[in-house]
Amino acid sequence: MGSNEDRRPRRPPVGLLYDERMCRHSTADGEPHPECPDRIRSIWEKLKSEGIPQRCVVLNGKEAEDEHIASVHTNGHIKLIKAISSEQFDSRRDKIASKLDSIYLNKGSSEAAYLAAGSVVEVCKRVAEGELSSGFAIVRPPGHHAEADEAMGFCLFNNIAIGANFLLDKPELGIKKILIVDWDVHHGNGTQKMFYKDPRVLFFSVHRFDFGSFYPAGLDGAYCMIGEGPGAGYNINVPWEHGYCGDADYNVIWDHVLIPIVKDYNPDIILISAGFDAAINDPLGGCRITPYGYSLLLTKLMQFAQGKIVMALEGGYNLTSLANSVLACVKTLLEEKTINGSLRDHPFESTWRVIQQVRHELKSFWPSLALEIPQELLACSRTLTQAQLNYYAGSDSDVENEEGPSSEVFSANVVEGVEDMIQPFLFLSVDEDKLGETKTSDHKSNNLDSSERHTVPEASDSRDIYKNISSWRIAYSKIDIWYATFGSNMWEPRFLCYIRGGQVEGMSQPCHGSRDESLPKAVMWKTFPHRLFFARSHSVTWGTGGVAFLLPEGNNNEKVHMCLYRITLEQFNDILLQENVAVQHRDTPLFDLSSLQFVSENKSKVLEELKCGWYPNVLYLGKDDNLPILTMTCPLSTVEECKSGKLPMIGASKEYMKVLVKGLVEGKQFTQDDAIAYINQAAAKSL
Ligand code: X5A
Ligand code: ZN
Repeated sequence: MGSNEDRRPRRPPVGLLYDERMCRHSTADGEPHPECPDRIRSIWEKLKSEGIPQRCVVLNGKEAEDEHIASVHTNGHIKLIKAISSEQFDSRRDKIASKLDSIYLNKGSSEAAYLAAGSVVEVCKRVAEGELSSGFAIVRPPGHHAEADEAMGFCLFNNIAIGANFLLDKPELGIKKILIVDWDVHHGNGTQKMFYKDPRVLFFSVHRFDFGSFYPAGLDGAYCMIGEGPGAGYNINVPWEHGYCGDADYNVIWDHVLIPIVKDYNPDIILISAGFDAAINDPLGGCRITPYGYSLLLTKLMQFAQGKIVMALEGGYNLTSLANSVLACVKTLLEEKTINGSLRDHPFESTWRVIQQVRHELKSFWPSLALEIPQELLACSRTLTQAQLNYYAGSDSDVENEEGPSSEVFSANVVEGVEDMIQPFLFLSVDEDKLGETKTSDHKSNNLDSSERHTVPEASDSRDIYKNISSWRIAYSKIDIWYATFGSNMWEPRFLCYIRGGQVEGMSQPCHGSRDESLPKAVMWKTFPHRLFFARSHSVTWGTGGVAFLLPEGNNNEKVHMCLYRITLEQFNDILLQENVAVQHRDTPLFDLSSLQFVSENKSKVLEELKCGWYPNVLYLGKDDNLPILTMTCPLSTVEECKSGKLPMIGASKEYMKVLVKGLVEGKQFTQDDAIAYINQAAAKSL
């Protein structure tokens, strides 16, 4: 036996970096906070109790050099983080922290931030040089939310990005292609931004997204964020629709998204943004990866880059599951095969949907993703239980109650079309009794009282978010515009869902409504020289069938009938949001005064933040009563995709058609038959 071992080529040791000094970053008054010093202490205690450090090379922390940090952060940001610990800042620390998003600061913050970044650099260097086969940097504060000029989400410096740039800047290390796998439950927004245009770093993040409402919220974590310029195809987001994802879900993401790409990409080294807040029982994540799950994911990655793996701690807030998860990972790096467990569940139905969306988005860059996934595999899925659904009806973040696997429903569902629009998860909590209700056709906006409205059950809770009205809302509530509609919003009761919340017949989900529920000050019809067309094959609101768009450029041979509502710029912003993404609330306007100025000079503007939505393009159609007339449609790129056949063009669904016709007829634009002909003509004509 001894001789066998002797003949095996010696594998370099596994590195473990731990430094007590990183515990000095803490809340000033000892107030409890999930990102606490005990996180790394409990990891270290656990590893010691299992005799792990003796089997590894143990490294002390090392402070980062400004030069290395500067490859990622602005000088202003570096200065700020450096200055935080100085005495002159004693009185200002709390004030600075309060201006940042989810950040606390104390005397020890600077040193810890420098140690966290420098320690990741140190482990990266030793693994790249081959002195270590792999390594784990047990660092804090975490890093992946930190942007070039901004600390946020418990992160001061972006440790992993600094490590990656360090490797790329040292040609003698021979690292030309880096894979960063970010399995923290939150989207790695900072890391994504750092390498968005850079093909030398393939950034992969799997995270809770909840249709844009999970921290850090917004659309940066959407699957359509694939990178830009030379970096296109090298940014991969896998956005969960909800919590409760576990080993089976992560495993199929590895098998059907990450691993096929890694095979093609063939990285020289793999850096893992190793947050453990998707671990079972984590108080922030609401997911359920077990230690076995982590070891499985890691084992699959160890087959690449000659096993050169650097793990850097990010989140993870349940001290027990954090320590157990890290232990499983380090044992896996040590090639110990004693972590037992099995994949008991099927993946969620939504997991297969996300896989299809991501593969569709990236298949032109990674050809292996173009293969169809066998139906039999897709059929192996489960849905959320009623209890899990109810949880979402009552809250929009952390999952607290675990449902036992016995209560989960298994089903053989066929996945929905890959064109599925991003949607609020809340629709699943809609009151069943009200789904079939019909609105009378003799509606008048002023008799649409609250008893007639179909509201979201939690509407009163969700309105609390407006308790402190942002100043832009106050200002924009005094500015009127005309919102010109050409689709289902031509029917006033449907349009009013965007103002007052709720849904009308044919809609499969309710709208949130606007903060300002006041009715339009005027309604009028006008025609414009624009082309109406129908595209896409399925929408969340209307089911199978295309929906209406306007060609962004005008056309004098065409005539589109539009219903104009005089509303406020605030309401227009709330409508833009509901048309494009599920987040209910933002502190800044999507379409601000400078955008308004811009469209009045340049006719249109695609709102960058909404580019994953279907209607991100705001068109300026002129003025009436000296007020700007605005509408929203698809960007030119969607038109191109329709022309090339990449996007389907299908006529309106039955329910959608009914609403369009009701709008046109009640608006006295057409008789019923002429309205149908008008829509059918628009749907039949090719672009
Ligand atoms: C690193 C990390 C989470 C921030 C949550 C803020 N950050 N609500 O897990
Ligand atoms: Zn996290």
